[in-house]
Amino acid sequence: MSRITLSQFLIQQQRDGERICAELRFLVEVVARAVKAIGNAVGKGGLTNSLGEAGGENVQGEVQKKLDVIANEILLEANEWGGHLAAMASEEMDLPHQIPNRYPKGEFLLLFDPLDGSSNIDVNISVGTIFSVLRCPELNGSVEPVDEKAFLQPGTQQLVAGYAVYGAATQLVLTVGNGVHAFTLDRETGSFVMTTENMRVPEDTKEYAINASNARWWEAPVKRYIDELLAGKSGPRGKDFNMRWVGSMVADVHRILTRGGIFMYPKDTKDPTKPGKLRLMYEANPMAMLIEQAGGAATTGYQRILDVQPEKLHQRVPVILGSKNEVERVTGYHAV
Ligand code: AHM
Ligand code: MG
Repeated sequence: MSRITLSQFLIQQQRDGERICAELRFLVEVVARAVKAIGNAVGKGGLTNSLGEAGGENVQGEVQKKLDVIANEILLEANEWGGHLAAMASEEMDLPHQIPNRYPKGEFLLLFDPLDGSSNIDVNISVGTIFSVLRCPELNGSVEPVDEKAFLQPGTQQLVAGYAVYGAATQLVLTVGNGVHAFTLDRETGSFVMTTENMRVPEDTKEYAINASNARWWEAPVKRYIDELLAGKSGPRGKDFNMRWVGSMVADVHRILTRGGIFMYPKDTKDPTKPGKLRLMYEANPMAMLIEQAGGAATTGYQRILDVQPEKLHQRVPVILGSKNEVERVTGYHAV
């Protein structure tokens, strides 16, 4: 069976579907090249002294791992010279990264979590890169720095969303608003090859993912929902559920896109200044777009994630996503 490469897929999307323009196609190709380099760095494990802490904290007060910093630099360097971006934003940088004046600027904004699942880096468990592309609203050829405001667009405005998962295989999962497709890196040829066309999230599931150590801080609707799942066959749901929690959102979402499930990092009262753990702009939004494009649903418990109007670049949101019927059920519990 002959399979298409990522480049062929993107050209098709440009030519037939008119889903993307040449600049967006180039942008995705460059991101794909960067994730190959990140996958290589992750794959070297302890061989290159790149495990462990970098000795600093990011803007959110989280300890940076060496590979967080390496992955961030790979993405910045790969993307800043091509002329397709107005600016970039990253989990690892307080402020937007400006395109140096020596390079031309483009009309798109790239946002990313360079290495998601940092706590799993040193223990050889899958980690990943999450990214999102928006149009820059107010550059208009000006050389002004692009400030945070340009990025504060709801997830419905995303043009491209995707992630790479660095697991036993390196995979790139992508949407340009026309379904979700998975590409696997062929390490012999260096190409990403489409291995699943049109991933679909089943509407029902028997599998859930949540960090249960936070249970005492959950709100009542989440407690109720999880208690009902735990009650299994003899409870109100009348069936047994299984639990999986990788601790890398990319890996948990990848499992859900592959075989269904519900993933929750809900609102809790652990730290009243944080309405959730995950970041809206470069974690929740791209994952929500992918899940919706695959027939699933994604909410905060109170609202569709893609409709949230961002107020800050690094803002956090509660996340409930995956199989539609389960997400609708737990979202419904928030409404009563
Ligand atoms: P990170 O971007 O600093 O790695 O944090 C996000 C990660 C997600 O990948 C994962 O779902 C979650 O944090 C795990 O949280 P916890 O450590 O509470 O289980
Ligand atoms: Mg992350």
